[in-house]
Amino acid sequence: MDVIIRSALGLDRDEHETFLADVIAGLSDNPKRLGAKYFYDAAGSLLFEEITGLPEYYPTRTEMGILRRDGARLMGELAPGTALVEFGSGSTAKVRVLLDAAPSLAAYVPVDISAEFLGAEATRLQDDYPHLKVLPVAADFTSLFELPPQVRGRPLVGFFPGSTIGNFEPHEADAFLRRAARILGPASRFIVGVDLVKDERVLNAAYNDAAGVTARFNLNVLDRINRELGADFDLDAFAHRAFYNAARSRIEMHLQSLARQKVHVVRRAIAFRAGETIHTENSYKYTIDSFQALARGSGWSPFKVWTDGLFSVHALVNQAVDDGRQMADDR
Ligand code: AVJ
Repeated sequence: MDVIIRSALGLDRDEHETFLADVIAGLSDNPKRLGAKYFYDAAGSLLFEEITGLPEYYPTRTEMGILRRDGARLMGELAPGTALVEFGSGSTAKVRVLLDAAPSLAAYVPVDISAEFLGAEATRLQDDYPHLKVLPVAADFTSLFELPPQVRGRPLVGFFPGSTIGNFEPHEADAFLRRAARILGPASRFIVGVDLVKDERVLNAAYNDAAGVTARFNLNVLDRINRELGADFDLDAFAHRAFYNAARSRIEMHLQSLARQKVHVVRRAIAFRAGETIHTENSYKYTIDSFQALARGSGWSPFKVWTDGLFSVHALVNQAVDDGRQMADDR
């Protein structure tokens, strides 16, 4: 399976250098921070898969339930030749539910930063759906990437499941939705999975599972920094902390230093106070209204929402209409 590399930053982007620079910048900041996207190396991706099966972690299970129950209605009446574009396609479990519900889809474009993973998953998917054109794109879906030429002119429907949008700051979520509207173009649709504000006990339990998998997932980023950047984090000297910040409608994950200590990343010494934390993730929660308001302000009109009370799946339509004025702009 050929994977099309289309990063806005070009082909020569050195992931390792970027990782190192981000880690040094984040650990030199006050408060210290690391980007949530760095959780997902091979070990972290496996740990996340394990999280999705935990009894306390409801989002994956409930979203799958909604997709199974309402998949066909969610996809609506698809124009012939419609292509589905998935933003960040870690696992293909969810999109398979949509593909089964909408057999008339002509093409599937998974967009993911991990070219290797993308190639393997896309090949399996192509084998299972021989009549579907599978056109993987290796790109950072948070940047302005280009769609493969084969889907140009086709009706497009975007798919962004898993409440990954919750990892963005609200202003970043706004920028992402605007960019997606530009990428997908006039008259496109967008299906977005969004976790809901709810009882704090349910939220806190989902990020503090009894089996300690979320703790291992969080701590794995330090292990990754040790392995890939030659740092000397002592994983026993940090503890997983996760809590709901109601004022900001978000779960925060941190790694808390259990002692005053120094850690080295390459030749840099990073000092930690006892109790000091590295902020590793935000997972924003929305109400149906707060998400629809965000979408409306970012180029999308909400036209339908499906929910089970815990999670929501929104169907949006691009506010830009494919009219003459739009076409004149393109010329
Ligand atoms: C993949 C970002 C949706 O925020 O629930 C799970 C990641 N972090 N447990 C989430 C995560 C801790 C997850 N998202």
